[in-house]
Amino acid sequence: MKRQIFIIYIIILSFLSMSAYSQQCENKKICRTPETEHLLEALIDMPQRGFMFGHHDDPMYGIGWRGVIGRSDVKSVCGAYPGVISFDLGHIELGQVKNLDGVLFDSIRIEAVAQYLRGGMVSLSWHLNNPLTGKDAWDVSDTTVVASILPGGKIHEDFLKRLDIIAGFIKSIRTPDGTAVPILFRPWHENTGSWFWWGEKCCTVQQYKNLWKMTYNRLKKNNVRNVLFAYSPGSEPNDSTEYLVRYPGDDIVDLIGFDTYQFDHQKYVDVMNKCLGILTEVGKAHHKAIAVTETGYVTIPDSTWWTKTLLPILIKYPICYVLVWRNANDRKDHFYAPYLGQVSANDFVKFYEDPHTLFVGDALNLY
Ligand code: BMA
Repeated sequence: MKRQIFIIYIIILSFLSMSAYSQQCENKKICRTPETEHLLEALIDMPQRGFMFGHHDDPMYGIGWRGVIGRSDVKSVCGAYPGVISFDLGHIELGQVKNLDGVLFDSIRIEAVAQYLRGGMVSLSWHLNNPLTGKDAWDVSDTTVVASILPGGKIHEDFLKRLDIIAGFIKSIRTPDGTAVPILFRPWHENTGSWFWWGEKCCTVQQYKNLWKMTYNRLKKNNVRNVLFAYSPGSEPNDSTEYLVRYPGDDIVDLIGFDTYQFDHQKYVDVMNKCLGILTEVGKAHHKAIAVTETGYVTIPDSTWWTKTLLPILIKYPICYVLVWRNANDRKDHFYAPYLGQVSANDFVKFYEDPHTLFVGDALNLY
C-alpha cells in the first residue's frame, strides 16, 4: 500500500513540474532548451571571470592549409582552441552544399558539435545573397529588397522557405546523443552601414525591425529551441540612443555587440572605447550580454597588437567575448588571427596567458 501511495505521489509531482515547465515555455517566446538557457546565463555572468576569445572559421582553414581535421591556427600558436568559433551560413538558403567561402555545411555541423563537446561556444552569421537580384549580400543596387521579403512583399512566401532552411540547419546541429547544440545566431549584422542589402539606406527603421521579427517568428514556428540572437550593428554610434535606433527589441535579442576593425590605430582605440562605453550602458539598462562581435587588424603587422592595443581596451568593459575574423586561404593577406611564425604570434601567447582571456580549457562552464 505504502508503495502505491509513493508511486501516485511521484506521478502527481512529475505532472505538476511538467505543466510548470510548459507554462514557463508558453510565456517566453522561443522555448529554449536547458543548455541554451544555461549558455545565456553564463554569457551574462562571464565578465566576472573574463572574456572569451573567438575566431571565425577557425577549424576550417588557415594560412597554408584547408580541411585538416583538428587543425587551428589559434591552437597552433597558443595550444588551445578559441572559446568562441563562428561560421557563416551564406548560400545555405540557395540549397547549396558549400557556403560563400567554400566551406561545406556538413563540416560546419560537425565542427559546431565538436566545439560544443569541448565546452566552447558556436556563433553563426549569415551573408545571404540578395534574394531579389540574385547577386551577393553586398548588392545594394535595389532598395526595395527588404520590403519585398516582408509580409505582403512580392517574394515574401519564397523568402520564408529560406528562413525554414536556416531553422532546419540550426535544429540539425546535434550531438550523437541528440542534444541540440546552443547557437548564437547573428543575422542582419552591420546594418547601420549601407554595404549589405539590409543596411541603413536600403530599408526604413520599421522595415528593419520587422525583418528581425519575421526571422524570429519563423524560427519559433519551426520549433527551433537551441538559439540565442545577437544584434551587431556596424558603424560607430554617437550615443546609446543612436545605438538603439534599429535595435529589434528586448524580447528578441539576447546579446548586443558591434563590429569594427583597425585601420588607423588611434581611431580604432577611440571607436572601441566609445562603442564599448555605449554597449556597457545599454547592456546594463536592457539586461543583455555584451560582446565585440567582429574585430581585428588585417595581417596583424603590429607585433604587440594583442597585449598593447586590444587587451588594454577590452579589460575595461564587461564583455563576454571578442571575435576576430577569418584567416582566409582563398584570399591573399586577409587574416586576423596569428599562425605559427606570424609576427604577432609571441604576443598572442601573452594575450592567451593573461587571466582575463578565456579559451577552451579555461573552465568556461557554458552548459
Ligand atoms: C567578409 C570577407 C569575405 C567573406 C565574408 C563572409 O568579411 O572575409 O571574404 O566572404 O566575410 O565570410
